[in-house]
Amino acid sequence: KQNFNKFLLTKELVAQMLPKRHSQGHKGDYGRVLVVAGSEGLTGAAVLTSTAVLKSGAGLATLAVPRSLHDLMEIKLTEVMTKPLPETEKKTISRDALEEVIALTESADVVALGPGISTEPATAGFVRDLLPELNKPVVIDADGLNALAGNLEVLKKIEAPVVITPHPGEMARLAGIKTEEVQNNRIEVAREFAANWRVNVVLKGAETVIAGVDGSLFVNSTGNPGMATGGSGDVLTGVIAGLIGQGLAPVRAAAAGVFIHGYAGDLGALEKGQAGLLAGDILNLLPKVFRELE
Ligand code: NPW
Ligand code: AMP
Ligand code: MG
Repeated sequence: KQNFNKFLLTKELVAQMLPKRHSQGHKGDYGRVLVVAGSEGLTGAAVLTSTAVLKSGAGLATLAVPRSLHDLMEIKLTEVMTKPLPETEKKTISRDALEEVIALTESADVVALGPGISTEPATAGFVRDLLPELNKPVVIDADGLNALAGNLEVLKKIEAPVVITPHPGEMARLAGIKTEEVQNNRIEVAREFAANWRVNVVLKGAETVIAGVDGSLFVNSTGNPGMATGGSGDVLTGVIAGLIGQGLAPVRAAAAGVFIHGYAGDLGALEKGQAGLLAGDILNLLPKVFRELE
């Protein structure tokens, strides 16, 4: 019988994982993160993910969005840089965006892909075209994962390290099983998926499970049901990508990111109560958590 306790995430363990900033450090040292996110009606996801990247310490964040949403993002975001992408009639990323996005990944250290991109078939096709071309670590979330459901062989074509961040519903779609089965066997489902598909798995929900390609396993101790609110997961994706940008190994970035995100949610619930907690509150409490861990 395995002792999973030794993998329990604690404040001390996470503090040790985090990068220290040097007195001579410059923004290039802390990572360039490309976020591919958003579509009409789901621009909040793009804002939350890309802002979380910077609030987690990464040096530079670029958000690539469908062209007609771009000017709105320029107004809404100040520190995040933005890029307009070719779009479909439904204002989602089109398959024609492939070459531009590949070019953007060349000047990035890590890519976050999927929050709010929609399940439009052309956009899902773009995701499946892009992944085999990537030579940078990638965090795949939300509709980026939905694009892989039924097309898991794409995962085998990715050469760079991958972190996937499914909620139980997304995990069920990916694995082709019921959400209930995921929830009844969270550790086994995450471990098996990580081993079979060679990706680091973050299975979200109460006691988020992180299963590494290397066989490592962490169970999170932070977070609360107040975090079951729209956009909460989009913030987590940005935190993990921001930490990979700062040089953490993907599985450690995933584990540390989950702990930090949950801790911010716990501070938020103390301030606002669980019912009133919003994803934006979790986002805005990230700096407080990072300061406590410094
Ligand atoms: P049920 O209802 O139990 O059968 P979807 P989404 C299940 C973006 N967003 N335990 C549950 O199934 C995202 O980034 C944008 C058990 C539920 O109905 C995505 O791109 C926002 N089951 C897109 O929207 C804010 C669970 O999955 C279903 C579960 C769609 O993402 C919102 C929902 O999952 C959002 O983040 C759990 N813990 N969690 C914005 N402001 O721009 C989920 N399920 O259908 O994948 O929809 O997660 O809302
Ligand atoms: P998403 O469904 O993608 O927006 O992600 C929801 C986020 O909130 C994930 O990080 C979950 O782990 C977290 N979360 C949702 N419900 C709970 C819960 N009951 N306890 C702890 N964390 C939760
Ligand atoms: Mg989500």
